[in-house]
Amino acid sequence: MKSKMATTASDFFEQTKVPDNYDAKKQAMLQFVEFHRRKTTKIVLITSGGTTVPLESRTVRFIDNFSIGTRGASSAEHFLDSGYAVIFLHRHRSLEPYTRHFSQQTMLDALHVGEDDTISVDEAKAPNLRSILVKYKQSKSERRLLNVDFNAVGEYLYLLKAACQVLGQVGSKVMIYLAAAVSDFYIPSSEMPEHKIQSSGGPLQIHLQLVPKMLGPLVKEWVPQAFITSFKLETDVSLLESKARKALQTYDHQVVIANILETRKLEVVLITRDCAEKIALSEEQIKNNVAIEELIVEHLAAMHDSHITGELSNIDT
Ligand code: 9Z3
Repeated sequence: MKSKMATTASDFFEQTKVPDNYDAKKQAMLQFVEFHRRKTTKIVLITSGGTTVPLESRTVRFIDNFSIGTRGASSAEHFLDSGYAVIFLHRHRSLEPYTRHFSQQTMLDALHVGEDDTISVDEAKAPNLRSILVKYKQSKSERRLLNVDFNAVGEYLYLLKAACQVLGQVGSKVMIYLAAAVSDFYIPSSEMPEHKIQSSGGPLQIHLQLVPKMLGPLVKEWVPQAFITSFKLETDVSLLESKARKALQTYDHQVVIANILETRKLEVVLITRDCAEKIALSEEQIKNNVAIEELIVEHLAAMHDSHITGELSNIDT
């Protein structure tokens, strides 16, 4: 039987199974937000990494995308540096703040076993390790970082909504930073085979439905007072700015950051209702390994402060 296409966010949630560990993850986000909401701390929800599109309900195969979560993980570190509490909603096993610097063999290569069996850190690597470790420990001791993971696009959207429901109580101190690379297409549960698809059935044809756009309800209903930044990714430069502007007009949120796949680590365009500003690393910054996320976060944190001040003066008058 063919399912009705999920044209709205609520149709999608009705037709998609609640993810495993959903209640525990929502509860962890609730506790995190309760801990921070009474303080002056600003809170940012960062989404990061790519969503999968399962082809079978007992999933052996899935469609994936290129994102490994550099944008999200690097941005999280800079938001933490700027004093934010961070909910880091990321693809399972994608890059995470701080640990991303020690992926694969780099950590083991930096360690040495001495003659008396003590372990020491390579002198050349120690300063870098120390500065990251200090920040990591500080964010831990201040409980300012919460990692929540997802795999499939349905799981991501359930957790995004849950996070927003929790953050909706907090008002303008909240920023939403949608850096995850989210699939536009999916297979509804009712159209998905339960078991592994067999090659004996011949060449495979798959039919994908459109994932309904969630930015509309997110802006209007879930977190109406928050400062919301979405990202627009294109490969065709001639489409980028017009599509980013269209997103801003359609959803009426605060910022769209436009980026091109190949140049995303060097330049982006930050688009608001009033202006478009190119943010690009200088030659000097590239040489010094400055990450573009440092510049992006600096801009957004200042805009978020104005957003909060604006909201407060609206309440005063
Ligand atoms: C982005 O555009 C991010 O900047 C990247 C970061 C995914 C390019 P990496 O993880 O890459 O550092 O390798 N994210 C948003 C992508 C997206 O799905 N945007 C939708 C669209 O373009 C709108 S929400 O239509």
